[in-house]
Amino acid sequence: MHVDVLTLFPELFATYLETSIVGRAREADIVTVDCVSYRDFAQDKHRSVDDRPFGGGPGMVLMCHPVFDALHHVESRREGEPTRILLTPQGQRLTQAVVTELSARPWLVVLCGHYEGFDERIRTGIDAREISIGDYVLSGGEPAAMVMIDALVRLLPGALGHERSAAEDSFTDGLLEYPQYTRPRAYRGMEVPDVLLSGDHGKIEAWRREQAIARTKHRRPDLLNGVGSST
Ligand code: 6GU
Repeated sequence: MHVDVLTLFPELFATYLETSIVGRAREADIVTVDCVSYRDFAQDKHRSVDDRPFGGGPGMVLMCHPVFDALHHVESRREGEPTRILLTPQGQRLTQAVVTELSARPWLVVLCGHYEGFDERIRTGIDAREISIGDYVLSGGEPAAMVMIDALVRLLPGALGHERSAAEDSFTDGLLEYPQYTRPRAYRGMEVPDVLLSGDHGKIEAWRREQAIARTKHRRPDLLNGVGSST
């Protein structure tokens, strides 16, 4: 998979993309990510990318020019059909189902929005899928891009090293994850459940499933009804 990220703050992504699962996936060429700054496509000597809104009001609005030019730049340097994603709190909610769908695309172009918003002609003119990571407002789309890239990359073959891990994640089967333990067997009087030490894999699997269901019922009953699990 290749991901182009268009952003006002490419420097925010550097450490993130070098670290942990995403960092290793990039080293193994399972995913490549390019961050491109809108500012490199500004047209005036001040390198402006935003301006005051027509009609007045507070804040600044991301301008058409740098966004369309940055988009054209990244899309003209590769073959194939990119999937365009516009990150905005007004978009469709990112769920595991959406992540799974996007993880099958060979090429994503991710456009990060701007604090106050962007010129409406960006939204109407680029025919992107609009995605939000939840019902709260971020200062910009950059953290949302990292969230989405993280969720995507862990589904790419080879990214986790251990292929069962992603399949066992919360939400993949519509349930929250079962409790996990590692050494020591007892810590400050808190014991690891006996069943996990029994060596009986059938019993362990049954216990884990039971725990996952009980936990989901208690914490996220909406998931058991199928509501909120796919949209
Ligand atoms: Cl994608 N962008 C911004 N600015 N805020 C958000 C968001 C995206 N998703 C949730 N809140």
